[in-house]
Amino acid sequence: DKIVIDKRKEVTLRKNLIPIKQLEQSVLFERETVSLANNLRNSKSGIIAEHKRRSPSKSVINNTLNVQDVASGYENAGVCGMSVLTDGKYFGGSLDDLLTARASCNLPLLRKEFIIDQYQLLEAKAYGADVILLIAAILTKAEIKQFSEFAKNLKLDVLLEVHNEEELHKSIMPSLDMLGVNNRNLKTFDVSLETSKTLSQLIPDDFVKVSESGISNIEAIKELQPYGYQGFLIGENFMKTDNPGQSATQFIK
Ligand code: IGP
Repeated sequence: DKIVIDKRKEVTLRKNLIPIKQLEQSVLFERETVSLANNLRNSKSGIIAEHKRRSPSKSVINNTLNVQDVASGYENAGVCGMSVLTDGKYFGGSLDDLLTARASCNLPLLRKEFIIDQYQLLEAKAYGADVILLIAAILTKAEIKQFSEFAKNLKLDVLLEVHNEEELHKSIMPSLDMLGVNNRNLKTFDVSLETSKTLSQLIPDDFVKVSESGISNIEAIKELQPYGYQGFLIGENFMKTDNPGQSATQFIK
């Protein structure tokens, strides 16, 4: 698929630019990470708030805000964690955004990226992430195992994303911390909370359940909580406003 091909090229280029040794020597590589999974287990609201400038489904969401203000706004709102898109081509993000977010708040940070190479996990750590996303749709079972175990060795939490039963069955393994169900169909971009509801019963209780995408009001969260969801990943609904932190406040009580 197109995204994966682009990503392989991009990672190959960066590998030549910044050798692994250099990533491992960065100051942030020594930082003690914060567990998003633990935060979610101990929280009532369970909000993971995302920084997202644009997306393939919506084009421009917000072009005027800066990452510092968004990160500190989310932190002041009392969210459990922040997700930072680092993909440039489709989402207008960068590793620099991750670094800026790291400098601006103490929240656990999720590197939101199409991970296809172990190198990207070292980058995640070196640029201040606490959590990585693995997307079942673009990875084999062997890759999910390899990447998640590598991430655990780096003391990074792992969020594994699925959007159907097949992907879920392929993915269940002990090296994951959180299972995310994406409510957005990646082919049609249609969003339905039913995806989270149907898949919830198939997720073992030892994983923190996260519902992702298309959550635009507190009613949606109330609807999902009885299905065992403790995490709610929200991007557009916050980012489309002038003050994402302020918007997040309304979801936290
Ligand atoms: C956030 P929304 O509908 O609240 O903006 O969705 C998040 O779930 C979405 O950005 C996302 C995503 C992804 C982006 C979920 N999985 C994988 C890129 C790659």
